[in-house]
Amino acid sequence: IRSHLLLFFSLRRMAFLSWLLTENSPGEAGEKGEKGAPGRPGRVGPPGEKGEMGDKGQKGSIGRHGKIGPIGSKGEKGDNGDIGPPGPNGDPGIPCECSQLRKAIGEMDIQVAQLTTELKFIKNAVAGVRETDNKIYLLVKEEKRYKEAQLYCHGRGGTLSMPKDETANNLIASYINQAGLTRVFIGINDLEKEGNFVYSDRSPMQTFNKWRSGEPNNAYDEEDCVEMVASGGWNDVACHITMYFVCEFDKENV
Ligand SMILES: [Ca+2]
Ligand SMILES: [Ca+2]
Repeated sequence: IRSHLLLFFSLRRMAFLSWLLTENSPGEAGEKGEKGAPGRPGRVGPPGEKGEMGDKGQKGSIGRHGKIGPIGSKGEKGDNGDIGPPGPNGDPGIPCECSQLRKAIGEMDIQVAQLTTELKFIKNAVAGVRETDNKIYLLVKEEKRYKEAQLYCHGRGGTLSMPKDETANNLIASYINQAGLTRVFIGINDLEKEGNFVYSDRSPMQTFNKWRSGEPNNAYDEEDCVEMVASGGWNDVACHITMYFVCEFDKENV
């Protein structure tokens, strides 16, 4: 470098001297040289000092949905609600089956009538009956035709009285006498065959009889039933006339 500088300055002095030797007429300035190439980069500098704390960051986004929790315990019963409005009217009912009701009522009326009749029968019975060892006789103080009287006795488990011996006949006779009666129907008739008298249980007439004198006479050709008069005698009479009568019952059946 030193030699170069010496060379440089010597050249500059020679140029200066050369200028002095010339008649003081300087030459024109040369053109400016071109820009030189860039220099090499410098070395890496030392680390800088620690900077100040930065600002707070932005709020994060909403996190994921958590799991469903366990079922809670049952709560207490609430108060009753208010009464609701009344419902609509119901459908019309089924028509009354009145015919069956009327039939039932009619049957009950019949039963009441039967009970009334039986009650009257019991009153008669309480009033007094007559008994033998195996028979019970009952005087019925209701005026009836022969067949109705027979039905009445039959309906109570008996029949019109059938005096088949002196003892029975006397008993019936005293019965009607004590009742102050003069005649009653007894269970003897010739309804099926004229002149062929049988008892009301259809058993034939035996040798015993208590026909009054001149009887049976079948008067007016219409006397097929038999009455007992207060003396105990028998007389055939018309069946359609009405009078009291005496029923008889087997004790076995009572
Ligand atoms: Ca007759
Ligand atoms: Ca007669």
